[in-house]
Amino acid sequence: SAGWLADETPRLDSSVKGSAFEPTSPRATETVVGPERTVDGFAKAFLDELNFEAGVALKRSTTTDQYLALARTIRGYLMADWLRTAERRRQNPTKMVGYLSAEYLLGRQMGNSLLATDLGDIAEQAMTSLGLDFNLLRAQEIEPGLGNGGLGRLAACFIDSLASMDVPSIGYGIRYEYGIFRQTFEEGRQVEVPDAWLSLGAPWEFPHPDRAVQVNFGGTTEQYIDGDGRTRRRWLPAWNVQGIPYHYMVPGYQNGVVNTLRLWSARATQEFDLKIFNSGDYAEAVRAQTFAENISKVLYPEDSTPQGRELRLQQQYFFVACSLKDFIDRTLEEDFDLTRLDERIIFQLNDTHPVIAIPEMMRLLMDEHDMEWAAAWEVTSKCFAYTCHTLLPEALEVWPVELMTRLLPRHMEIIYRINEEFLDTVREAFPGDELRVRRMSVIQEHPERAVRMANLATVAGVKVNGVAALHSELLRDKLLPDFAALWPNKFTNVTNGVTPRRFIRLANQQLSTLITDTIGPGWETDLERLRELEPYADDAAFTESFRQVKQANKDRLRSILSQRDGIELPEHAMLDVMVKRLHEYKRQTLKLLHIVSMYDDITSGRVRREDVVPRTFVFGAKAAPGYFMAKEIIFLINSVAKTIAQDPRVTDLMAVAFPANYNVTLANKLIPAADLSEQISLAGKEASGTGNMKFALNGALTIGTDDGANVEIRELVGDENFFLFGMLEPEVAALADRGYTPSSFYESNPALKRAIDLLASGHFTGGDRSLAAPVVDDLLYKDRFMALADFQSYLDAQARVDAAYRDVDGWTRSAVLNVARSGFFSSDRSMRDYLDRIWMPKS
Ligand code: F58
Repeated sequence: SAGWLADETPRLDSSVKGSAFEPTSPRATETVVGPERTVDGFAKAFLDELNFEAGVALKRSTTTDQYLALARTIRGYLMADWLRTAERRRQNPTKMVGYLSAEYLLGRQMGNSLLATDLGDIAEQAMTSLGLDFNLLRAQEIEPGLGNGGLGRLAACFIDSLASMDVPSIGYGIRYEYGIFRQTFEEGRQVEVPDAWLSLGAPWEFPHPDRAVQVNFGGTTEQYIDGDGRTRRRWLPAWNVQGIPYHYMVPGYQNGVVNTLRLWSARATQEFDLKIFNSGDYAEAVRAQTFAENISKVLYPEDSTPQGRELRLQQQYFFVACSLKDFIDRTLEEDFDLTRLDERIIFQLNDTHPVIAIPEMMRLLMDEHDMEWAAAWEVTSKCFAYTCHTLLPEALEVWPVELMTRLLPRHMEIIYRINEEFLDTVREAFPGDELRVRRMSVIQEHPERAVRMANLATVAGVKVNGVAALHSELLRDKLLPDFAALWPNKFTNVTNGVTPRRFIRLANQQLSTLITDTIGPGWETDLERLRELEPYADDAAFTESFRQVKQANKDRLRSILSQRDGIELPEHAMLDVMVKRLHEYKRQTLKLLHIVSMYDDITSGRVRREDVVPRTFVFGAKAAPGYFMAKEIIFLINSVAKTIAQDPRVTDLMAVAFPANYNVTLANKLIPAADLSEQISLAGKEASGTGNMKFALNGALTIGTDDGANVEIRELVGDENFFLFGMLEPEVAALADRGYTPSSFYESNPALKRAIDLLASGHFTGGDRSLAAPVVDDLLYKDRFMALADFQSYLDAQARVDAAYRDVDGWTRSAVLNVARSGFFSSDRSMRDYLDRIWMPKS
């Protein structure tokens, strides 16, 4: 049987100068030798890039020239390993993981590449030897923001882990020309600026226009008789585009493995052009070209509520069609029998965005590779597994039948047939239960006929998983209960994880050094080893160093925010951080109510100044451009921040900072500095969260609800090292059933009333009450996510936080234990779980 782990696990041997590649393929005879791993070797390679590739003299070069040459130099060191990894996988074909994701929120590439190759010191010395400022060059990189938030970042962590574990795998996605928008604030309001991340050049990518793939759209289908006299159907598409693959290196952590991320970019096909050129309309032809290229132009910046836009469906089909064709062609190169395709691939569907891959696989096998329906279904239903990332019903994608028929008529036919056969199965299992049949159908009838992508994924997938224990339970029992009744064993959990390489080693170098000095090297790829830190929670020397690291990270953050945003933060204060997409269910408003309440307590003299624990509150959050309430909340946070900064009664005790454009780069600077991690979603709404894990691993304590992966964090770090508050999910459900009236909480809770009244009064909005009204009125009269119901419990928990923080030793001990007990949250562990439970189960 096909093994998962490769035949050999090459180790990068840094004592060897240059890494040679001796190919085993009879056709390939070249030896790829990387540049010398010395300061001189690096400097020479850099100058070669600058002089001979870019055609620029060092003396005349700009910072951008230098950054690009540096990036190209570093990637040169990865090249031999990349080619060798690819060759090794071709020579020894095994089952692979195809990660299908519309988003990869990669973060900057340079630091990670230096870490993977262990070239940081050499590169820095080489730049210094040339009189260049290494850190200035590193700061030039614009991160590829090809994702919205947690889901996209998760994909990036997963491919990092797969490479670090040498799992044969490939990531497929879209090379958006514009990633997630850059956020700016104008008078406290979010203004979106296009993210021209490619404008300086793209040194980390390898375009392969010669390997373009054609993707069809539109048209009709017809029946015909094939050469063997069989009646068959085929697609007569109306138009097409081509997908150009762009390859990205995905280096493993110092293990000589470099996997590939293949992102597709849309171009007009010649055929497409010619048709219109021949009609003599030049302007129309150019317009058509633009039309084709629009498909990969921009990432949709929606979070949690997808917009059912036609272009979005085009994007989804585009990248999935390219990816499946790419993989099948690769498989056919080894003269492989496609009826056994599941021995070569398992495609993991990252949410419903790539689910159109299921009918596409059926179409390819039947229409292009001559298989009968039954045989095609037999293999297709073994090749996909589906990960759900939400609990909000409105976030489940549905595509109108009208649109699907117009854009992908053959796929619509296939979906109907899949559904027909599926509903037969349901009727057989539950005779006479037509209500159930309607609930489970892949086609919804109301409010319009539409394809339910989650249902399709569940019907065809080998497994369906949620992303944290609680989420997987609620997914099974509340979101898809009918499917669980039919196929209880299809449902499983894989709790999310994060890569310790980027989120500890790169983000928190000082903590990393302290850890290595204490427990030795190797924890970066075996994160449970952090447990060995536990005894040091009571070691005076260790805890003192630990505190110093935290303080150094806070100092560094203060200087970054001062330079980056002109924000001046107090030197000594608890750093209380809430960073994540802006969404009502995540409840940034609850955090705001706490801040306003603290402000009110101080200014009204209700608390003695000497009893106040000084705090700096930091927010980071982008709002979907069309999400009105989210944008109002941003405005209100900025208004409160400004008022507080200008009120001398409180400036020594509290500060609110909201640096614009929270992204992976900023996360790496913020998280290591945090004392307190805010994870305060309404229980039952946050599927998992991954920021929560990053904070715990960097020694922040969590104040959080019993939601998502918070549940598991608390179990692991221990109740006494976690500030739990708020209703539990069943209590939320019960309150919703009874009927929730937020105003009754407002009326009966004086602290809450004071906070809301102060917000509503216009105190923070220059006296203009109307500016606070959208948020305040929503809280008072709707409050869909029950912030008011959890307010008192939250305040009480914050009081416990204050008390705990005053006890410096106790706090440090808890922080150390958070680090020591969070090794479970490595994305390496997540990958092992996917392997064991989904990709290669033992049974
Ligand atoms: C997030 N989903 C979950 N969706 O909200 C979070 O709890 C979880 O930790 C994370 O996935 C990883 O599993 C999320 O980020 C999106 O960004 C979608 C983008 C496309 C439109 C719909 C939302």
